[in-house]
Amino acid sequence: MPGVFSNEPASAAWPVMPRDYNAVRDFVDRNVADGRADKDAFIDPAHTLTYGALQTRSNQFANALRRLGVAREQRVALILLDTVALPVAYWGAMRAGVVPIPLNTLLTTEQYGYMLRDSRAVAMVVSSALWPKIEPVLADLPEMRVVVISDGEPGWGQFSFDQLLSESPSESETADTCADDVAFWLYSSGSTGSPKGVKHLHASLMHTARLYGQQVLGIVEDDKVFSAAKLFFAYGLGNGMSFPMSVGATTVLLPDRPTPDAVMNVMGTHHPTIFYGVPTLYAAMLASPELGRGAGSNNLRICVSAGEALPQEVGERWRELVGTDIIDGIGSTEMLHIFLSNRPGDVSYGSSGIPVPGYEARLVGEDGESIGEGDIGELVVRGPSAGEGYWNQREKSRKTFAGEWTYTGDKYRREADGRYYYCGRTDDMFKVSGNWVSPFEVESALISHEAILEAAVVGKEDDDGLVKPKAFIVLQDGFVANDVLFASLKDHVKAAAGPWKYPRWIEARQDLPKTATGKIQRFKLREDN
Ligand code: 3UK
Repeated sequence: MPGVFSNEPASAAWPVMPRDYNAVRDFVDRNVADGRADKDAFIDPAHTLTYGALQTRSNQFANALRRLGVAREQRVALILLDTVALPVAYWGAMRAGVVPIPLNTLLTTEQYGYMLRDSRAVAMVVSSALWPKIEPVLADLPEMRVVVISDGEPGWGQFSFDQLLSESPSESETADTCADDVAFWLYSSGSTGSPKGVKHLHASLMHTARLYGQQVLGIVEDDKVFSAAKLFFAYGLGNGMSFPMSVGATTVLLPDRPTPDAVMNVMGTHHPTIFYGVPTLYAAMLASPELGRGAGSNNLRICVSAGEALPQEVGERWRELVGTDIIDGIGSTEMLHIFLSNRPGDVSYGSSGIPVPGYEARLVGEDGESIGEGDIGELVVRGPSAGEGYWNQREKSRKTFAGEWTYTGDKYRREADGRYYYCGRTDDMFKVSGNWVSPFEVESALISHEAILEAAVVGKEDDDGLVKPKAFIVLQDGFVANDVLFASLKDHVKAAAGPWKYPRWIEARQDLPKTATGKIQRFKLREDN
C-alpha cells in the first residue's frame, strides 16, 4: 500500500485543463457562446441577471478596475450580501486577472481590519448595509485605494458600482492567465483565531464543478439551485456559482439571513430543484410546522448538507417529511469543495459517504502511518482542487498542504463497506451552523468582560445532536452568577467575536481543570457535559 507521500500520477478522473486558461471564459463566456445569453443566471429579490448581462457587466467591471489602476494579481475584497452584484464583481475581477476575495458578511470590524490588512487588498466592493462595520478600519488600511458601494448612494470618496459599470466599455480583454494562476482567495479560520487566506487556482473551480457538482449531484442545465449557505463560503460558492454556471443552470439568491421562514419563502416562490443547507438549518426547518413535501418547492429533487456532520435523525426525519434525501458530504475551504460524500440513491445517514470521483482519502495515525478499517485517524485527502497554500503562512501551509495531500484536522473512521464516519476534530475547534468557532476566541471575548476571571469553552450537543458553545467560567470577586449577568456575557461575545459564537449554556465554577503547566483541560470539561 502506498504511503501518504506516494508519488502516484494524478488520478485519471481529474479533468484535463488546458495550460492557457481563465475560468471566466469557461464559466461566463462559454454559456453565451453556447446560446444562453438570454437565460437567467442569477435571480435575487430585486434583479435578474442573464448570462449575457453577466458577460457584459463582468467586462465592464474588469475595465473599471483597470481604469482605477487596480493591477493584475492585486486583491479586491468583496464584502457583499448574496445579490447579482457578487457574480459580476467576482467574475469581473478574474477577467482582469485581479484576485477577488469574498469575505464573510457576519464578521466584526476588527476581523475585517485583520483580513483587509493581511491580504493588502487595494480595492473593495461593499454592500451599503455592511459599510458601517468597515468604515472604522479604513484609516488603518495603507494599501486600500478604491472603495465601491454595490448599492445605494456612495459616500464621499467612494464609487458607485452601477455608475462604474455604466461608464465602462462593455467589451474587454480577458487576462491571459494560466490554469495554475491564483484566481481567488477564501479566508479560513484558525484555532488561534487568525484567519488564513487560502489561494485557489483558475482550474480548481471547474474541477469541483465536474467532479462533485456534475458527477455526484448530477447537476444539469435545467436545474434551478438555491443555497442557504452564502456565496462567500467555499460551500456556497460552489453550490450557487460554479456548479450551476458550469452547466448553464440558474441560481436563486437570498441576501437576507437564511431563517427557516425566509428559506421556505424562496422555496415556495422559485421552486428550486436543488437545495443546499447546513445541518442547523435542516433541524430548524424540521421544527417548523409549515414544513411539508418538497419544503415548499414543487420541483425539489435533491438536498445537500455540509459544514458540519448531519445528525442521522435529522436526515431521516427530513426524508420522511419532505420526501427527498439530504446528501451529506464533507468539504473544506482548503480543498474548495466536497471530497467525501453520500450519493443520490445511496445515502447512509450518519456517514459522510465515500470519496468523490477524482479524490482519494486516507486515515493516518499519530505516527503518520496509514491505519486500517475501524480505527480512528486523521483524514488526509488528495484531489485536484486543493489550494496552493495559505498566504504568507509558510509553516501552516507546509503542515496542511503536504505535497499532494491535504491534512483536514478531522478524525474519521472507515468501515468495511468503505464509508467514512466523522469522529470529531484533532484540535478544539467546532462548527456552529457551519461556521467555525475557536474556543480560544470565545474565551478571549469572555475574559475581556469585567466579570470574568477565567473561561473555557467547549462544543456541546443540543437536543438535535448539533454542537453549540458551552462556557465554563470563574467569576471575578464581587460578581454573582445569575441570568442578568449571563445575558450580558452572551451579548458581549456576540459583539466581540461574532453572532453565532456566544455560549448557549454558561456554567459558573470555583476553578477550572488545568495541566501542570496551567493549560485549561478542555477535554475534561467536554467529558463533564
Ligand atoms: C467540517 C464537516 C462533518 C470539518 C465546506 C463544503 O465546511 C466547509 O469548509 P470550512 O473550511 O470547514 C471545513 C471543516 O468543516 N465539516 C464540513 N463538512 C462536514 N464535518 N461532516 C461534514 N459533512 O471539520 C471540515 O474540516 O468552513 C463544506 C464545501 C466546501 C467547504 N468549504
